[in-house]
Amino acid sequence: MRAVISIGSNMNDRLALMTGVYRHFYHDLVAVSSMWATPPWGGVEQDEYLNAILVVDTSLTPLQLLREGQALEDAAERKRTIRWGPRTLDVDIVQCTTPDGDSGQEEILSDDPVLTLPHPWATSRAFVLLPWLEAEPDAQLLGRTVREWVKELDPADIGQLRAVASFPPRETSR
Ligand code: A4P
Ligand code: MG
Repeated sequence: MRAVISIGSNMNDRLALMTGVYRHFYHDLVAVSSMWATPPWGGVEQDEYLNAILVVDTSLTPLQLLREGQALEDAAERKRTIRWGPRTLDVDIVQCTTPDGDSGQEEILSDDPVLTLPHPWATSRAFVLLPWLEAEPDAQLLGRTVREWVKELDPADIGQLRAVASFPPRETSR
């Protein structure tokens, strides 16, 4: 399957934590965004985040990928305190797709609270949509392009996000 993974950090050495996740998935990467500085979303007062999108092709199942992401969060000594509160590392599965046999991709849908797909807030989060659009300009989510979902965002919110850093360059022969 192909998976769109959103990663975020607003504690400790954010750049190193984000780069660690990038390195973990390096050999599965098909697209990657810059690291974006983003204001905290969700109403909890906390420091600015770094966010990025990694798109991977993997032989894992969605649930295995979730567990792998949670293991990375644990390795970053993530403490689960308040919902939407500060964190060393957040690894969310935004979307999983499989080839539809017609050179497109078909979304895997799930309303299971353990793994909801696509991620319930994906369509309204600038910190997910802008990096995703950068990584995959033609991406689709729930029957619309990510570009269209971005147009639904509040322009004032969009204006607060900026690409601030890059992951180490990838080998171009892949
Ligand atoms: N879960 C269900 N579906 C998924 C999925 N698609 N991906 C379950 C990942 N996890 C999923 O997550 C709670 C439970 O969600 C997990 O047990 C998993 O089985 P958690 O990571 O333990 O707790 P949380 O992250 O505090 O809650 P939640 O609701 O997942 O929050 P989010 O969506 O991760 O948002 N602002 C900015 N600018 N940037 C951010 O990255 N992140 C958050 C957290 C808040 N504000 C932010 C950012
Ligand atoms: Mg999370």
